[in-house]
Amino acid sequence: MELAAGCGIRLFQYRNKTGSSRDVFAKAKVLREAAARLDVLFIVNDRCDLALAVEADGVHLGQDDLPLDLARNIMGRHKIIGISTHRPEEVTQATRGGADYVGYGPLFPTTTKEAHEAPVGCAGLRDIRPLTSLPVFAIGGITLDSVEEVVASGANGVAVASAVFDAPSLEQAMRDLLASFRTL
Ligand code: 3NM
Repeated sequence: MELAAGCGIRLFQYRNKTGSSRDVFAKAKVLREAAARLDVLFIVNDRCDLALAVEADGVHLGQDDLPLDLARNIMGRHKIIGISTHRPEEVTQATRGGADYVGYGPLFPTTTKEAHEAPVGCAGLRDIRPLTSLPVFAIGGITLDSVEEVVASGANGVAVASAVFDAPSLEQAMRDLLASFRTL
């Protein structure tokens, strides 16, 4: 996280689908404290209870997690709630329901998420862009080669895993991704 924040990355999501609650809590707490020190946003995936337990900045919901209105009741007005969306109706619903941002994807095939939906491509992103004024974070198989087109297609940000973790240098990969944002 320190390396990423030093490169200019401002928002982190902690995603752990396999650990026990106790383990996930312990790891999230360490990351929450690091994020506070580094002055970056820290979001917990899927679980409102863990997000609140570690005083995260917010929670990121999938379509099978708690419905947005329940999550908002639990999280309160001031926490960030983001939602993964995969089709236009979900973008509209998330917007009407008071989400703070949407994730949209997968843009391209990915091996990071099992059983993901069909890739929507940049054309899919361009289709949903007019449906929401919320920030849209594109996700799924985004690489340095595709990031410029993804941003030009309307993404306010991108969420990446393998483009950074599979790169020979994490730092270089993050710097290159961010640089291609700044030249747009
Ligand atoms: N969610 P990578 S795609 C976690 O479409 C996740 O909602 C997706 O990892 C969605 O950058 C995805 O390695 C995987 O493809 C993102």
